Order: sequence, then C-alpha cells, then structure tokens
Amino acid sequence: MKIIDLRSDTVTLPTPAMREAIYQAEVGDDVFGEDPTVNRLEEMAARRLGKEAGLFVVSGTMGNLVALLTHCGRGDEFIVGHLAHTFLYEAGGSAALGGIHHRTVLNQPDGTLHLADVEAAIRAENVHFPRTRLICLENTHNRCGGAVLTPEYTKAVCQLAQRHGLAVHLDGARVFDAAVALGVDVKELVEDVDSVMFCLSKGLSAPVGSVICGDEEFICEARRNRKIVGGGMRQAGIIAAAGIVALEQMVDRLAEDHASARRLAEGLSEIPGLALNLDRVQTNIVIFELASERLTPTELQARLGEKGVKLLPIGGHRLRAVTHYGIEADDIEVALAVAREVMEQL
Ligand code: TLP
Repeated sequence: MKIIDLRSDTVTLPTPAMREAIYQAEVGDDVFGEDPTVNRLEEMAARRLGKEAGLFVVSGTMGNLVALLTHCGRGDEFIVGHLAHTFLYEAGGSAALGGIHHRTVLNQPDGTLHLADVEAAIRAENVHFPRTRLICLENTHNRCGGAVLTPEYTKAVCQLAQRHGLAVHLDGARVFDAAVALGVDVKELVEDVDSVMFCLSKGLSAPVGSVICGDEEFICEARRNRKIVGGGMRQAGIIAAAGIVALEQMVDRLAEDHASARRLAEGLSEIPGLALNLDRVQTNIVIFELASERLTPTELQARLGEKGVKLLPIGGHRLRAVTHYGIEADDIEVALAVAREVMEQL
C-alpha cells in the first residue's frame, strides 16, 4: 500500500539532484563565513528576493525567531494575526527568549489583517505601554488555508508601518507558492518588507533549512542573534547544497501542487459529510470541515490513516491536507476514493 502523506509539505524528501548536490558540496566553516555553498545559497536567495543579504537558518521557526530578536528588544511589542504561525506554533519563542510581547489582531479568512485594526493596535508613546516595533505578516497563510496576500496589500501594510516608524517582517515560509499562484515575481511580494523568511524544506523539498533576507545591516545583526540561539552551523554547505537545487529547480513545479490541491478540494467538497469553501483554496493547502457528528476529526484521521491516507486535524471540526512533491494526480484520486469510502461507511 502506497502511503499518501498529505499531513504537510514538510514531509517532502530530497530529489535525486539534491542528493547528488549534497554529495558533491564544497564546504567550510560557516561561522568563519568560509562555507562557499552556504555563501552561494545566501547570495542567491537575496538576489532572488531583491534584498541585499541572506542568512541560512535551520528552520522556519528559527528564522522567524531570529528576525523578531533582531527587530525587537525586551519589552517591545509586535503586531501579529491571531492565526499566525509565529503566534500559534512557535512555542512562544520570542517571549521565552527575547522578552518580546505580542499584540494579536484578528486575521481575516483571506489571511489579511484589516489596516484599521493594525493601526488601532499601534501604541502611543506612554510609560505604561510596551513599544510597538514591528508588524508581522504571513504569505501564504497557513491557518487560512494557504491564502495568498497580494503585492498591493503587502505594500499598503508597509506604508502604514512606515508612517508609524515600524518595521515589517514577512513569514514567507511558502512565499514562492504565493508568487506562483499570483503569477508575479516573488520580489514584488517582498519589495517593501524589512525582512522575510522563506522555507526551503516545504514545497521546495529540501531536507532542512530556511533563509532570512533583508538589508546588510539587518542580516549582520541577525547573524549575531542566530549565534545566540545556537544556530551557527559549521560545514552547513552539506544542507545548503540541497537548498540551492530547491531554488533552481523546484519553484515552478509548485503550480502542480496547486492544481492537485484544487482537484482534491473539488473532490472533497462533493463527499457528503465534508464541507469546504472552494474559493479559499488558492495554493497547496486544503482545509475542510467535518460536517458529520458520527465521528471526530481524530477518528476520521485514524480511519483514513488505516487506508494509507494521512492528514491532520487542526482543531474544531477541521482537517488539513497539503499537496507537495511526491504526490501525483493519481494519488489525489486514490485519496478521494478512500475519503468517499470512509464517509459512506458511517
Ligand atoms: N508549518 C508546519 C507546522 O509547524 C504547522 C506545517 O506543517 O505547516 N511559518 C509557517 C507559515 C509555517 O507553516 C511553518 C511550518 C513555519 C513558519 C515554521 O517552519 P519550520 O517547521 O521549518 O520550523
């Protein structure tokens, strides 16, 4: 039985070209700045995103944490959506390690924050208040079902931030998915943000790693903060090599994942007892609702799992399926047949 693992695009395995690049990688001590493969990846990432410099980090979580530590000091505050990954799923790292306070505003179902809500959350200078330093956005938005933020929206938030002397950080774990879905150059999506983190290890299929990009000064300070959190790696070219292949070869194919997600969503929406809003499926994430009272999302997960289809409950009555490299069109049809069978047997 082939396992169709739709839990996340983080489960992607390195491609043969990545394994070859890992084997051949030229390496050195990256804490001395001497790993040519890491240097190449950081330069390539920065160029691709239209930023001055890049910094290779172990994970998206570390990338967001290092960015937050670089933008904010102890007692400072950042504004973030209540469904943001940084807020929900990063173990409170910025508070635990940086003494950074968060201020949540409501995420709209399309992943945006209302500009008026953001503006209302910005603190005035007052001895009682934490100081607002930063606004965090997420593109694509994971908990909003892979929703895409447009260049226009991102620019509007950045203009608001500039008016108030704030910085903007983009959790762009899947920003290449957003660029491919919108048919725009990724540079347009990050042009005005002060920092952006993107992941190599999700849809781009590298085994490990993310990159933070920003201006030289920011990245220089971020490098210090990466060291503080133990992220100074040595011969990291071994893993950066796969990241280079990810950037060179794996971006355009994300469109295939989006087509698979759409097909999956259409199929799921036709199964009695399951419900979803097709308009919300824009990239590789499908969030759907279990509308039947006959079983819980965890039970549905278990029944699908017994038949080789893995996905994740994400709270309430909802489950998430993510398409990625290694999931073929036929796999989607199998997954749909399994879901139909399980739901019909209730
Ligand atoms: N997301 C993972 C889980 O942590 C939920 C997933 O399976 O989707 N930003 C966003 C928007 C993310 O979705 C993730 C990972 C991260 C940051 C963190 O990246 P990693 O897992 O590399 O620390």
